Amino acid sequence: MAYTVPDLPYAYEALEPHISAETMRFHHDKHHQTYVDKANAALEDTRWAAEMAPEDLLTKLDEVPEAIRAAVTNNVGGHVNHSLFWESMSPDGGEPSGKLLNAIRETFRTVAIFNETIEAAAMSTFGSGWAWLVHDGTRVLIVTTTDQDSPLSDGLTPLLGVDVWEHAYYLDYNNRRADYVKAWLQVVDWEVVAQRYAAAPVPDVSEILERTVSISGKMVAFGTIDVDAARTQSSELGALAGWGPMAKVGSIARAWGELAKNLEGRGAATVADLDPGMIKKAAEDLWVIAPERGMI
Ligand code: MN3
Repeated sequence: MAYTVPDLPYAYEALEPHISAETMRFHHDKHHQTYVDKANAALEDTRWAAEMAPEDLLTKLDEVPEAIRAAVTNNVGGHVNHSLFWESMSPDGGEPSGKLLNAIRETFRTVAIFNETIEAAAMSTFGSGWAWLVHDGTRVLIVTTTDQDSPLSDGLTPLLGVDVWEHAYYLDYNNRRADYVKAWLQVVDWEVVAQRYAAAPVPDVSEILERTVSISGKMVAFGTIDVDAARTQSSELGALAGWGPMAKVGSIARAWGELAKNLEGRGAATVADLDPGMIKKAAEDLWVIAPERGMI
């Protein structure tokens, strides 16, 4: 099956004054079409196009024959990135809400800081590329890619990507990339981003939830711990902090306090009711499981 350029989910002029109809026509009809044509040419007579969604192909670039790997990276990447890009925008704009908002606050504290950070990331991309909000399985974070590289190839789920190739903004903003990124943030469709967040793969925490932890001398499953138990642990360990042989006790007491706060903030009856990413992070902070090294 050859790839095709998906229709825009709104009219060319729908994003004005932030993004002009002229930019949308060139970007969607010409640039995206070129990626699709070149991707189809590179994959013609190979099993890849027939057997695999383009998103999946980007997670297996090391298996693609070397002769076509660069063409696939650039053009299947261009196709997937732009397909996501059109769907990420809406004339209605809006603000993040619900679980996605919680996740953004978890990483960036406020939406304003998130906006500043993605603007800074977009400005830091030298030459052509993208700045992304991604999900790494446990949390959201911002990354950049060059050319048409996709976060999918790094095992990350793209939630939102701003195209900072000059073709995305030059007609409207000339070389004023910062103005373009600010304007672009006005037309983000946060509903769509929230759906991607909800669908992003998360770690299987069933084994973590069954690990046992000693609470006031009684062994209980980590998943059954409630806010009172977490508070008790925090204050009991907090009282021991500073006692010589127990070097980590202060940070673990703080992690219990953090867990109590999260349980209360999310209205979760027990640890098992929290998001998997948060469960995994709490388990690592409390040494219920050994912490993994972060990706960045
Ligand atoms: Mn583009």
